Amino acid sequence: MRQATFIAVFVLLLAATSLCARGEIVNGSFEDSPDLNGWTIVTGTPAVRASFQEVVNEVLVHDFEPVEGEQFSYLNVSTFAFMTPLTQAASAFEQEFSAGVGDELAFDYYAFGKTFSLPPSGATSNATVLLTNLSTNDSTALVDRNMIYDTGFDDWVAVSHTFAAAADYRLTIRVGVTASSLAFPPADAQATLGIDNVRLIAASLLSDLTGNGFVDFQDLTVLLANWNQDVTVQEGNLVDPLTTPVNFQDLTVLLADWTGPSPAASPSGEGQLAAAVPEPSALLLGLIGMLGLLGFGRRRVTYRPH
Ligand SMILES: [Ca+2]
Ligand SMILES: [Ca+2]
Ligand SMILES: [Ca+2]
Repeated sequence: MRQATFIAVFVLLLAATSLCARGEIVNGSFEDSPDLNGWTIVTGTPAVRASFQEVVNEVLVHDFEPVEGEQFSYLNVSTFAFMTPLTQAASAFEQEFSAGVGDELAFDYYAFGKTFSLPPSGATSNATVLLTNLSTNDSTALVDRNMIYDTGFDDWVAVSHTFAAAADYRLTIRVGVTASSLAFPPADAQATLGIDNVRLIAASLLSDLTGNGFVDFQDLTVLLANWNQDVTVQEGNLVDPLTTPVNFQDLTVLLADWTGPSPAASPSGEGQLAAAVPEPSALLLGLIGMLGLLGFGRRRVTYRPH
């Protein structure tokens, strides 16, 4: 049992290490008060709206509701040029955060706009969401919309990006317009971008076998039910699923990712079971002892087709 205690302490240290959270995205839902808490306004006057009705031209009217929660962020700029070399306007905000390999950035956006210009006038209208790696200064456009004349209306569009490198990143959300007209006719442009539900999904949630956003007793139960068997990642074989069964390595990964049960867990049924086992520590001691009794390390010969 002394050895089991030693192993339990080791696993707990691993779990504690994983709790040192990297910089996460703050207020990606835009539900916080004050409205743009966590974001840095770069230029212009981005706003947070509960919902809005925007007249894009004389005919079309459209309502957008938040894709998540009660609010979303909203950028809108327009400019008009007549007998001027250049007028421009922009609205942008950004936030820096850290991401690891396999983490996923996701958000929802819509964009529309219009330009009107005839030679010698000129106008541009664009909406962009830019991801910059602060170590290499490389930028990736997750959204890059150039809108010429009326583009009509979009519905919310879901975007996701998986990180190939661990680094600090900056996410910039921007709309911009330009117009120039040294003579008649005048030129004008406008651009609108809505964004909501910006979130970073940690790769560690691989251990969330039940897919409810938490790594807890339910997930541990799934892993233990498949102990020593050649099963898939989703069944608890988190490490080297093609060449190893569910074993102590997989258990270590799951415990390191342990989040505990959902605070909103139901007071009955499985929620009650989870609440009865709030900490992995006591569980671990018993569990590791039990594995020892069951002959941990002796692999049963089993075959299960994938
Ligand atoms: Ca929201
Ligand atoms: Ca889970
Ligand atoms: Ca394994």
